[in-house]
Amino acid sequence: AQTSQTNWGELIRAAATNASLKHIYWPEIERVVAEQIRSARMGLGKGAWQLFVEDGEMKMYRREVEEDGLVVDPLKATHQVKGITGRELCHYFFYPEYRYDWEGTLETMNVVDKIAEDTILFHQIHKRIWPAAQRDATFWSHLTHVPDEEEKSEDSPHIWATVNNSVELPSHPPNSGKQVRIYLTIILMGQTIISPAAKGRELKRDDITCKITYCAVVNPGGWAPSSVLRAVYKREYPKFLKRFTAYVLEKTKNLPIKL
Ligand code: 16C
Repeated sequence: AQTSQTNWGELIRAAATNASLKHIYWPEIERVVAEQIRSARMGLGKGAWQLFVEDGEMKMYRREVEEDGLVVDPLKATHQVKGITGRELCHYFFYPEYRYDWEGTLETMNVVDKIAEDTILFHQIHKRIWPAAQRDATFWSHLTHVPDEEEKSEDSPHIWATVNNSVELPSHPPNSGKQVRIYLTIILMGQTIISPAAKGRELKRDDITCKITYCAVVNPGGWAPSSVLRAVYKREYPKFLKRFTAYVLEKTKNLPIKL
């Protein structure tokens, strides 16, 4: 079984493209992605997580944290969706061509650099929330997969993850226009569970369930009233996870299963 001893860095490196491995960001990508996978897999054991949304299989927990008077409450959400794989989940989250279809907080999204097939740099401007200033973000996004050693069989599907993490881009200096820069670290992870009943026959969408973990820490970067901020994320995180998973279900329902 995987333990805290698991060398996530090695597993992430094994999945990465050469173009990503050669990029100057790689050491940071490897470190942050490893840390995010480790903590996403840890469950709710450590830290005082409080449940604040429960809707069917979807559960959302937060910790109330403030830094320099700003709300930065970490979020941890779990969900289970029948009919999609972890790979499909992360595919639609990672690739920019789908983002406007499901991202409800977006005003504009720009690909600043496609470093590799599995690493992209983004600049996004988000919708303004009154009475705060509009926000923007610059971040790298990395798509990866690691073996699922919890599952006994050799050929069990990998766990897939997309990690988004803020990065300073000289081409897009912070707080230079009318937006305030936000800072984010986000992971979306999907583990595919195959029903034992499917053994020995062709796999159907009914046989698969995706166990989802989504963790986010967003620093608003500048003044925003705490009450407004907490009300906004309480509404926006569940809306996102429901809308996005419904989108992936719809997109994949008539496609061959991609494990
Ligand atoms: O992970 C998600 N999306 C990814 C791809 O876009 C990516 C982006 C994350 C940015 C999330 C922060 C955006 C906040 C901007 C303001 C929100 C406007 C709401 C307008 C409603 C019509 O990783 C899915 C993200 C799901 C949404 C999360 C919302 C979290 C709000 C946290 C508070 C932000 C500070 C706002 C200060 C005024």
